[in-house]
Amino acid sequence: MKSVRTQVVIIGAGPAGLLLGHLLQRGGIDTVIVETRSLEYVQHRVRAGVIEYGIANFLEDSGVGTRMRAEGLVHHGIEFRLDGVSHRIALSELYDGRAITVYGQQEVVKDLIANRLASGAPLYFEATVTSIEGHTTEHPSVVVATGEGDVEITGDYVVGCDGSHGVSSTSVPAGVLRRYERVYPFSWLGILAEAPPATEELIYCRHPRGFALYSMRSPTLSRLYLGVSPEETLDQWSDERIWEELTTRLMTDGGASIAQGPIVERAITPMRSVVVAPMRHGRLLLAGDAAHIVPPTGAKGMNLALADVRFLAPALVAGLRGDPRGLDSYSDESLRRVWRAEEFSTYMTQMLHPHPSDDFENGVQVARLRQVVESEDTARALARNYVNLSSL
Ligand code: FAS
Ligand code: PHB
Repeated sequence: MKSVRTQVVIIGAGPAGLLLGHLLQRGGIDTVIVETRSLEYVQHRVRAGVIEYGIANFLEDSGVGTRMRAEGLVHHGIEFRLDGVSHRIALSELYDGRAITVYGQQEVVKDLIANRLASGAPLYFEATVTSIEGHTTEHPSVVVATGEGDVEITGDYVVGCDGSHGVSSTSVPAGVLRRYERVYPFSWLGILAEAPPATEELIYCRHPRGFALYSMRSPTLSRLYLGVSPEETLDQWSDERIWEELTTRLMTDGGASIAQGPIVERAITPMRSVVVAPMRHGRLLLAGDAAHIVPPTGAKGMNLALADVRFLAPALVAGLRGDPRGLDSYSDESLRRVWRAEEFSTYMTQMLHPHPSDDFENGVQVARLRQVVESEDTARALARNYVNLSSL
């Protein structure tokens, strides 16, 4: 089997793996990124859309935010819709003028890939890590299945940025990591439509028939979501049914109907929370969805992944130069942020999704949502978390 040697092996070319590779290369550390999917697939996978204030600044400061600044949509507020009535949350007024940036995750990934390819640093697509060995030795290694046969890559560290279905966390011997999980009684049906957004800002809607979210990617691309039951499948949702349900849930008294257009992407994603602790075992580190999943209602998934890497990159550079303190504190520091994101994402999810069978819970959650739209103090706390949680 062919062997390769580097300093840090990165599994996964999602936002976490790509940003980590960029930051380590800038720190003079040799890395190899291994990605099981094709370049085409990774660059067109539609997922997150909201970038927090601090994370947007970090991407810009890291030299990979130029297009985000040029093309991203800066938003100073969001809207909550309850019983057909709109309530704007003036995020920037409530939080020192700070704002979010709406810029698709696939655009972040394209920017990071372009940067990586321009650097000439190794980035292998359609290459799948099948095993990880030597976690607690000084030179852990991975076996990578490629079109030309297996390759062994040995590093000083291995970082699992391989998402929610990766191999890194499951490669750790049983009993070492603990997995916390919650499954919610709903999924999200998400669509990307060639339709001009009928709204300037995001609209989160709690309707008796279910949750709806109106987001966007550009002046001509709308991104919309419906809360559906976990058993539902895409073949039960015709275009007509999707638009009809979105219109019913998002309509306000006398409000404009939503603009429709060709649906160019659609998917149903289950809603769950997962935390894997600790986020390290020996010289294997975990970052991003490989270590935690949040329900997307709080728009935290990608931001949390990038926040892990913002802490991990300098810790690895220092560790490789003989100072282990950052690496020793990485898991505890990150898990504090992760649990805070889990709390906020759960809060947003339960407040905005009618529970299918628990009417007491629904009474409590409507009261919670009313506090947000009626109390400036409550709205201010929400604004801080929504705009900048990963940097607090
Ligand atoms: P990623 O999952 O992005 O990347 C991991 C990479 O590792 C993948 O490219 C995968 O192919 C690769 N990989 C896996 N196993 C491998 C192996 N054995 N060898 C090599 N490579 C391997 N967040 C939001 O904020 N808003 C949303 O609306 C939203 N929608 C989502 C919809 C879906 C279907 C999913 C799955 C997630 C969604 N998220 C959303 C969360 C999402 O944005 C993640 O938080 C974000 O992608 C995390 O980035 P990474 O940690 O880099 O993981
Ligand atoms: C999106 O634009 O894809 C988006 C926005 C806000 C969320 C989740 C997804 O909470």
